[in-house]
Amino acid sequence: MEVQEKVPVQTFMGVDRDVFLRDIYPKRRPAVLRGVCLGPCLDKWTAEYLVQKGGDMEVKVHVSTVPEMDFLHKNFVYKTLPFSEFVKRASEKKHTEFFLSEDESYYLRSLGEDVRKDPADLHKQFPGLAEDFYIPQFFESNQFFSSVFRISSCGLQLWTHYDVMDNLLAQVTGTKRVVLYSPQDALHLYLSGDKSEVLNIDSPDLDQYPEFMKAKRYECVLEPGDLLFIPALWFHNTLALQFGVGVNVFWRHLPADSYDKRDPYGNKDPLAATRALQALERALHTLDELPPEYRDFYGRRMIQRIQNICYKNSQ
Ligand code: AKG
Repeated sequence: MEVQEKVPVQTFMGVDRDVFLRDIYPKRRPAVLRGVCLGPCLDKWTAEYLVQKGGDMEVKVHVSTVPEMDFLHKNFVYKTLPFSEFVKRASEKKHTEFFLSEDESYYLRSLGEDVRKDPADLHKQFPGLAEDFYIPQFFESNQFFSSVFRISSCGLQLWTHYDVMDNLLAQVTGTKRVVLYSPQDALHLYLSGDKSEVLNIDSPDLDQYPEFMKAKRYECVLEPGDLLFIPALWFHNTLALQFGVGVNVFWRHLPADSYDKRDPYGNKDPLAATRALQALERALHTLDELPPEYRDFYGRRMIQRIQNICYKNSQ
């Protein structure tokens, strides 16, 4: 396979709020922040401790026979387990009790109280554990959106997607490879909604996805204690190199009323973007009144107009 251009994500040491807000945040590029104090979770959060302290609250988890989870073809099932039993299973390679197969993979993305309405909040769903994790104070408290547990079996890979909130992904235990793509490479990722159809990013089918090679691949390996800043709209794909526990914290970059209020995940497009996409559908419908060669001509003119008005310089 041809080699896709690969760029390491820049790592910053000893970042505090001032450095983050002055040197990192305004650039709107991913960054690994090493050495930020995340609290006692770094020493405490062994699987045994989580089993004992996390309790028996029921959690809805993804379970699949293969570690590469695929949202588009749904190669996983949702199952409900007590948190302690989930942690036990996710931390072991072979299971004595299982749903699908003895080497099945597990993934938890924790949810809010009312899964349809409320964003996840560690302090509300896991108060006993939340006190071990210090949320970096890199944004105003009224910008806070959610804090989410990300707990994965060794080898678990999560599909490439974007979110619409700014995000700090804290790796508490285990190591995780993260591959990111710029929003400016969106057209090379074969999007289906907020997800890329290219599932095997390490060995993509280039007959099916020839443009994928043009996407610049940003990559890092997160160690325990690392924070990854993922700016809104940056695509990311994660691969747990070990059983790992992470927390990600989403916050609002735009004014609160820019976002869809019925969005517990932080991945619904901003309201203005949704309206613009709907207007585009209406415009395309209007072009249907013309014969094909006219549609082709006016379609190209519309693309040029959009490019001239909307595109920023490339990064
Ligand atoms: C996110 O931080 O938005 C993610 O999707 C993280 C996924 C993971 O850590 O497995």
